[in-house]
Amino acid sequence: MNNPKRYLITSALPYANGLKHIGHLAGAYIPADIYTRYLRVQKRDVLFVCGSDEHGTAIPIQAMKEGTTPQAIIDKYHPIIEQNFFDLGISFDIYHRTSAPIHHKTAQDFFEHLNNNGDLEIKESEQYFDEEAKIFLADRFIKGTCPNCKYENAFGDQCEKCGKSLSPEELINPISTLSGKPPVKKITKHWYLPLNRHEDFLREWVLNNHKDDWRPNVVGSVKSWIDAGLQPRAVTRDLDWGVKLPLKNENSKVLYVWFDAPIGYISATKQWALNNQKDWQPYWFDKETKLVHFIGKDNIVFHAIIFPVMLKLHSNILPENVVSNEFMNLEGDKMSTSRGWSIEMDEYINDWIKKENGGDAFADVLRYYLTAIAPESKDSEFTWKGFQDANNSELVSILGNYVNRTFVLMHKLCAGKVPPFHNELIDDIDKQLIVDIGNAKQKVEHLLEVYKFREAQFEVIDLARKANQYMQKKEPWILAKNLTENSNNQKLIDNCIHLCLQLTANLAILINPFLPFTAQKMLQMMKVVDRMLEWKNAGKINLLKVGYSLREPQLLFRKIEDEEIEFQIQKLNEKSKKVEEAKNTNTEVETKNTTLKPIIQFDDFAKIDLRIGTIITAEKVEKADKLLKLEVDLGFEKRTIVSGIALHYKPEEIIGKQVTVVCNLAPRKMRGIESNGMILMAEDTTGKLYFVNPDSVIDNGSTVS
Ligand code: B3M
Ligand code: ZN
Repeated sequence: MNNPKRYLITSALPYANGLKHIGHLAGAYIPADIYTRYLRVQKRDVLFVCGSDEHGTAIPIQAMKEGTTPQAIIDKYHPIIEQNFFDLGISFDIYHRTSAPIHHKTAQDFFEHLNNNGDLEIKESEQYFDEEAKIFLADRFIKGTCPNCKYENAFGDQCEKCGKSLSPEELINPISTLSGKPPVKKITKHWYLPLNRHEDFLREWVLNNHKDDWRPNVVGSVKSWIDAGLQPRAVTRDLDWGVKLPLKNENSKVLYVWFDAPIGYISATKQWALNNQKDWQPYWFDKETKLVHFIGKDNIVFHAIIFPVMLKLHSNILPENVVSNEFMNLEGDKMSTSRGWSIEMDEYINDWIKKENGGDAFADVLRYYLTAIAPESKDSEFTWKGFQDANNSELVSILGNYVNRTFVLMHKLCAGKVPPFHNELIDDIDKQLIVDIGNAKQKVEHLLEVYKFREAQFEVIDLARKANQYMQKKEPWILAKNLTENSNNQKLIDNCIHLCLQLTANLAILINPFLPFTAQKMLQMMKVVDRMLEWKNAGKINLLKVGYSLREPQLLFRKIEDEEIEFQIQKLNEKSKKVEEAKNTNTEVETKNTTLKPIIQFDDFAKIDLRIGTIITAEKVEKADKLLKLEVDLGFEKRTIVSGIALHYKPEEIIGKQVTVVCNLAPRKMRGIESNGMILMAEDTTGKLYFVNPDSVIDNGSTVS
């Protein structure tokens, strides 16, 4: 699409189920932000939307893990994620959320439009059901072995390891992630989007029209999906968390999260239009709009197949491009929050940006490194050593050093002002630098237009590299040693510093989409306003007026020391070890918690005599770090009971506490003390113990049954 009237840029909506790691940042956010910032300085009409994806099973699962509600989870993580993106310079025009009423209404209207037009099919089928949790199992409520890569913890909608989209029926040995039990099958009804009806459209639209301008990994994924035979895809779920189906007597069903989430781009646009008294419709219905989705590769099918079919049926525009990155690994392994093998955005911001003055330079350092290693065509690898090298040997030594030297020499040799350029003394080296400035602008512009951010950023740093070489050749500090009347040295110094300053201004313009915080610092040093960053100024060598005094330089970046990197690597290893240990404990406890003991008869239970008692004394047991010796008042008598709770409670904190006591257990000796009964304790998944007691103080000796 040549010269679109407006641009609509979207980044995948992150699930608000937890902190997001820098792999997400590299995948769908930094590239989109670079592209949007580039369009903005070209003064194009561009809208950049995103928001939290607040439905789906990932949210209730996290709520169960944190012992709270799904609403509490999204209200906790949505603002943190929003702030993290802001701190890292991701400049959305709106960061919305799919729990907002305007989104529910937009998604329901969208569903109704398709349903009323006969674009959906209704089918009854057997679905997996968890008899204990009394819930149908879809998406992350069910897991099993992936039929494609044999990963044993693949979810019901997608395998996290190989990225393959799945349905619960495809899982090998499926079990419920809620009860840990194998599911049964139960009949239920769902609404399906018949993708098979749209095979010809998708072949034509993606495999023909976009085979050259979409990244090969996207076209390849669409082709393999079509070749495998497109199937009707369920767009509803038997869940209570999500966008309720807008149909009578169907309030036990919600829209499938991947049906409602992409509609989140539309509802975010609507909300932005409301906030800014604009019309949202042209962005989604005017063919002159260029829609570009930025995603990670596990989202390709939803953005290149499912959502486009939905848009086509709803007579919306279609995406001009779906820019998908591959995965970014971390220190030799796949990045994974659940395994603790990740660097969360929040953690990076606390460790690097909030820790020191001018810390926002480290927002740019991260943006720079993640762009320099962006997985644009294949998976790539983040290493802390690579992060340090990119900072020290590229940002500090090339870009930062060049700008600093230019300003120091200007203050030292040109009285702190932009010196004149003496045309009569121009030489081939000067001419070549002027050509390099123009070429850099052309190259960066072309590369950004075709979403090649890694190469585009390289061209900017390469211009700074050439500028350093130019200064080395000119050696103004040598010329300054001989400024006698008859020498041209001051004029030669003027010419060198003049061009170096104009090149510095060009670097600010070219680096701005990539490193916005650095560009602002450079503007401040040059005492110029934002307008100079407009793209039309790139390539010019008269941006800074002769005689104009500039500020003292400030360091754009600082060196990262080895100890800082060693600390980060150690922290990463400790974090993943802790998660692994917790998981192992949880697994034991979970196994213990989910595998019930053999069935007993009521009479068996009736034999147990449970009473309420009050702890009147408590003391540690010599040489037994887990045991406390208690005296319990049962009303009809006082008992000595030894209990293994010393690691969970201090003696002094449980005096007066009412507890439930098994009173007719045969006495037994523990560390030489006769224990006469047992205190009932509850144990959570982390192994922590809790007393079982009535919710108000009652008589000691009260029976429990
Ligand atoms: N929340 C999956 C993800 O976070 C999903 C993206 C939705 S984009 C509409 O990767
Ligand atoms: Zn797999």
